[in-house]
Amino acid sequence: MKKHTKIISLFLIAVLLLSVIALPTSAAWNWMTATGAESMDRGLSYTVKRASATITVDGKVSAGEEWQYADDSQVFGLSVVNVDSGHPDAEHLLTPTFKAMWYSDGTDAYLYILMNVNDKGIASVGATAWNGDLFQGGFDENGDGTKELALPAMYLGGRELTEGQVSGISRFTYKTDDRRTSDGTGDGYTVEMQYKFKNAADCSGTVLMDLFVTNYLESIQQYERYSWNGIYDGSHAVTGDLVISADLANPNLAVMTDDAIFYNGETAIASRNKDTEGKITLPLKASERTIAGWMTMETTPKFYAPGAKIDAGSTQIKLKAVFAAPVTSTGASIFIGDGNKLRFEATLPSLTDISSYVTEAGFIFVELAKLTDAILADGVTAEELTAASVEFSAVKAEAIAENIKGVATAKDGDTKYAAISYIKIKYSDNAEIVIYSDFSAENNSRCVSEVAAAAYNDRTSVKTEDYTFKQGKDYGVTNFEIMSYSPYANVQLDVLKKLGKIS
Ligand SMILES: [Ca+2]
Ligand SMILES: [Ca+2]
Ligand SMILES: [Ca+2]
Repeated sequence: MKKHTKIISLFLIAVLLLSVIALPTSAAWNWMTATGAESMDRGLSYTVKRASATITVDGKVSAGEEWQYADDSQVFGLSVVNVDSGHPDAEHLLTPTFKAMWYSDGTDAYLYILMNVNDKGIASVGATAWNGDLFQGGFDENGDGTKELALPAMYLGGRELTEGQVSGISRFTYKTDDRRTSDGTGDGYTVEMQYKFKNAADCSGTVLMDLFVTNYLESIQQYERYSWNGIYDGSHAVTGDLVISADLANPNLAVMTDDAIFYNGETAIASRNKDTEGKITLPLKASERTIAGWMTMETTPKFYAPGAKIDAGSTQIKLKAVFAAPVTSTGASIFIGDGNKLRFEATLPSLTDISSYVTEAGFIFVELAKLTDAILADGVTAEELTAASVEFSAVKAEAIAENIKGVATAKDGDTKYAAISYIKIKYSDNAEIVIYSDFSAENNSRCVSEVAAAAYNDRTSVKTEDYTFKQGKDYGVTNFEIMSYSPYANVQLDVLKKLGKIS
């Protein structure tokens, strides 16, 4: 009851001042007249982005911290003034703001706040260690109207709180970078705070939060309070909305409470919740790219296929995209001694990461003319060709290595063959999938005659390490050919000329 009386008296002073003092027309002056309301809700909202790395609570923006990605909040409004005579003039006007980010280490979830206050001075308000100025506020992490943490007066002396220092505070720490001076010409102060969620799973995406700062002036009786959403003392419910962002267009975001977070490299790109069976369906692609699967980010990782349904477990899991689709190299080789053979090559990226899961590698070969637009649109795979009743051959590579080769047998010199490389993977849940390379007709299909003609015409006018054979012979281009150098000796060029159907 006593407290209630005090609140009313504060309001009377505020209202009285409004009527007698000429106020500067600054947006920061946000006088509240909602007497009787539980708080002076300004209806403000702030979107909290996800940090991809932890934040060090040292009062400052340290190297590697992602504070630059967090927006500034709305400027705090003046919520309470308590002065003996007259109100401080505009030079005392503060315009505090904060930034907020959230982070989860997979076990716990944290809300970080970086509050900037342009309070220049430390007032001498008596023999206190805390120099008057302070901040206060509260956190209602599940938005049910009850604060999971109510902050008592937090002083700026750089104090590091532990559970034993302030009763009931075990999930909150802060550090101050204090740049105030006793002559009132300082550069303000910054407070970096860490709030650890009591039960992040209860948070459906909105945390109610508010902060106020108190600036003491000439005496303990003279102070002004500024708050983000209108709270002006610790007894009130907090009502500012901190919206935990699920904006997946921003690469550093995911929903804190979701059961699985998906990464592309160091960046969180998606998140998902378990279904009614307690399972999580893994995304088919990562950042619009085809993937070989998802690897759990734990000491003994597990590897799963794109689209696999896995048990969610009881704690949030993190999975990293593995890009390991084989890449068929451009072009093909022919054999001088056998005009029916075309050799294609491919590379297997990220093989070292998944070598224990790759059970086979190789190629499928198919006549290019048989690839319909529908097959090309769906992607050329053994399943697709079988379904379309298109004949193809499959050739296993001799060994699984970063570079593999495969030989196609051509029916004649002019039929173009398409080559698609593949790897077969056996995942941690024993599922098996074949992953194919992308196919481009321009790069990955050849016939013997065109390879021979290209090899035949591959000349330089000066001798190099690879072009060592001086022709000394005209095959048709007078005065050039006789001077040119080829990787092939004349006897081989004779064969290439014939295979290449060069007249
Ligand atoms: Ca920091
Ligand atoms: Ca001050
Ligand atoms: Ca609550």
